[in-house]
Parts: sequence; C-alpha cells; structure tokens
Amino acid sequence: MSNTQASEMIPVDLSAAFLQAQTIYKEVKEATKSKLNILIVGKTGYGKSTLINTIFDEKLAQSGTGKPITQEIKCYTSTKQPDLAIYDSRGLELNAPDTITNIEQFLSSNHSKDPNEQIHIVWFCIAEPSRRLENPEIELFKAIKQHKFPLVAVITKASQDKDENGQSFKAFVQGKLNIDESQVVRTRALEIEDDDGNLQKPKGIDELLEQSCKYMDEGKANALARFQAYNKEQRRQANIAHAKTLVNRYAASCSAAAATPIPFSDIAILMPIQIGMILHISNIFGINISKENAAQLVATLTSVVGAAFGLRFLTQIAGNLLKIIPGLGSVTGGAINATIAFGATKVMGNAYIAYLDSNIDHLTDILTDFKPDIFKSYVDSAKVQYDKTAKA
Ligand SMILES: Nc1nc2c(ncn2[C@@H]2O[C@H](COP(=O)(O)OP(=O)(O)OP(=O)(O)O)[C@@H](O)[C@H]2O)c(=O)[nH]1
Ligand SMILES: [Mg+2]
Repeated sequence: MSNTQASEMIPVDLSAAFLQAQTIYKEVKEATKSKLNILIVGKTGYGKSTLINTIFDEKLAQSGTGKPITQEIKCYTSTKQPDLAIYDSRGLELNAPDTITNIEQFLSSNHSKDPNEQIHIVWFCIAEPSRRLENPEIELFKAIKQHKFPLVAVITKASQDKDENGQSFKAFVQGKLNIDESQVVRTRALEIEDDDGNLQKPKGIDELLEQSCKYMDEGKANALARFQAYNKEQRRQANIAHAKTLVNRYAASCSAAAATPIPFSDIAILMPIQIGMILHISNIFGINISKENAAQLVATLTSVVGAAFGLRFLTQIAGNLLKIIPGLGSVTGGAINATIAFGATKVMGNAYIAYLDSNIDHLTDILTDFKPDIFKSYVDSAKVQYDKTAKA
C-alpha cells in the first residue's frame, strides 16, 4: 500500500504557517492548563512562608502584597509559574473569635468553583518547637478534613522529635489529629547551624511533595512536581511526562487533519500543528525558539522521521521546506493517511523531548544547528517505542 499519491508541487507560505502554529499552540496551552492552588495554614511564625520559599525557590507569601481573599487569607501568585497560586493564612491567630468560621466559609464555598480555581492541597503547619497543639488548631484541622480537602499535616522547624521524656511530637500530632502516620510530615525548610557548629540540612521536603501528590489527582500531582523547584529530578520527570501527554494531543490533531480529504496538501496542514508542538515542548523546557528555528526543526525532524518510517517523499518535502525558510515556496505534495500522521508526529515530538532532555545543561547552544544526524538516534528510539505501543 502506498501512503502517497502522485506528487505535485503545492505552495507553502511559512509566515502564514507560523501564525497558524502559534494559534494552535495557544489553544492547546489554554485547553491543557492545570492550575495549582495550595492553601497553607498555621499559626503566625510557624514557618509557612519559609516553607513555600524553599519549595518554590521564590519569595512568595512573603511581603504584604498578596490579594486579600478573606480577612485571614491572602493569595500570592508566582512570577515564575503563572499557574501556581499560594493561599496563605498569614499571621493567623486562631484564638480570634471569627477566624475559624471565616476559614470554614472560604472552604465550603470553594468546592463550587471552577476546578482550576479550587484549593488542590492544604498544608497544615504545626511548629515542632511549640510542642503543642491547641484546641482551635485541632478544630480547624477537623473542619478542613470534613470538607474533604487533600490535606497534609506539616511539622515545621523539625529538629528534635522526642522530648526529654521520650515522647514523640509526631506521634502526639498524629494522635490528636486522628490521622495516619503518612499524613504527618516533619520538615525543616532552612539550613540551620546549632550552637555546637553542627549543620542541620533541610529535611522532609521531598517527603512532603511525595505525600501531597498521593492525595491529588494525576494532573495536579504532575503540576506540583513541575512547579516545585526543590527536587530537580522530580521536576525533570514531570516535565517529560507532561510534554509526552501534549505530544499525544498534537499527534491526534494531525491524525484528524490527515483524515480530512484535501488531496496533496496534507503536509501544509500538518506542518503548522507540528510547529505548534515544537514551540510548546520548547516552552516546557524553558526555551523560546524563533519561527525560523521552529520551521527548521520540523523540516529536519520530518526528514529523519520520514526515513524511520520508510517514507522517502517526506525526506523530499523536508528538503523543499528547508530551502524556502523563512518565506514562500512550494513543496512536493502528498496525502498522508491518518495513522501515519499520528505516528510520525508522535515520533517527532517524543524524539524532540529526548533530544532536549539529554542536552538539558546547554539548551541555548544546541538550538542553532540542526543537522539530521543529530536527531537520528532519538528518532530511531522513539520509533522503536512507538512500534511497541502500537502493537500492544
Ligand atoms: N530553625 C528554623 N527556623 C525556621 C524554619 N522555618 C522558618 N523558620 C523561622 O521562623 C520564623 C518565622 O517564619 P515565617 O516563614 O515567616 O513564618 P510564617 O508562618 O510565614 O508567619 P506569618 O507570615 O506571620 O504567619 C523566621 O524567623 C524563620 O526564619 C525552620 O525550618 N527551622
Ligand atoms: Mg508568612
């Protein structure tokens, strides 16, 4: 069976294709947006802002600049991660008469909001040096639990779990709040040197992230893993997983586009979607690429992917494309069936992800020179992987 019909030259306008690509990219970005809203509760001075700073490597919830939500809660948005918001019960004094009622009201109205505007995880902070848990704190914790919010009790400023009588503060908290051991995490957000010159490193942050993810759905857990800046390896893996999900989406768009019967012009329809995909993946890896580079990448990858799928006409098209960057010209036409459009786009996207990931430390240097040879091994392994899943 041939995947092509007789060749014919078709016109391509790269600047129009690029505009289309940007529209597609923006639409997909909006449709796949996963906001993450974290509520951090705890008495004043318990180390809430410090914990947030350590996790997100940004002075969030620090100044008085947040947007007031209730008398007790302010909302802080991140400049690095526009989809992250911290709801901070800054300066919380639990003995004030309306405090708990106000927070409860905020929580009970929260469930009816758009899913992206709801609170996705609550970190309830208790400072270890305080060695106690007052009734209003217990009451507030129970209220949050009752409203069924994903919830982790965070012991902050941890440095000594057992007191002089051998009583564990963690066990005490767990008992008082009536929760599983895994729902209480001891953390130290700062590196502290004690009087004897012993350095105490931050601790428990990985565990807090891990436990929190267990209480959230997959999309939100992935968002937390991507937005946090504490565990670089976790962030790397989450970015890859997120980018791969997007590749499936762009590949499905290409497949749908190829299924529409517009003879000879499939490549002109697929290319903007693939450029959109390349822009999106680059953005996830924190890089901005020019339209010339995006078109060059798609053309180069098309030629390598064409070879991997044994479709010589794709290599021919890629050659035509490279010659017309950045302007107008024509390329060899050809109809591509929906399955091939899906597979080729998926392999292209996954190969690009693997390429960026293995060059993560010098991304700015690698985006100027796109020789097909550079991509061959990445495309070949993405193709092997694709063939495995396609068979399964
Ligand atoms: N030893 C130690 N000190 C900490 C730790 N985390 C925070 N602190 C200190 O505790 C103090 C209060 O910390 P913040 O993070 O401002 O507390 P907060 O809960 O945000 O307080 P409010 O904003 O008033 O509600 C600061 O002096 C921090 O440096 C920690 O893990 N260990
Ligand atoms: Mg604070």
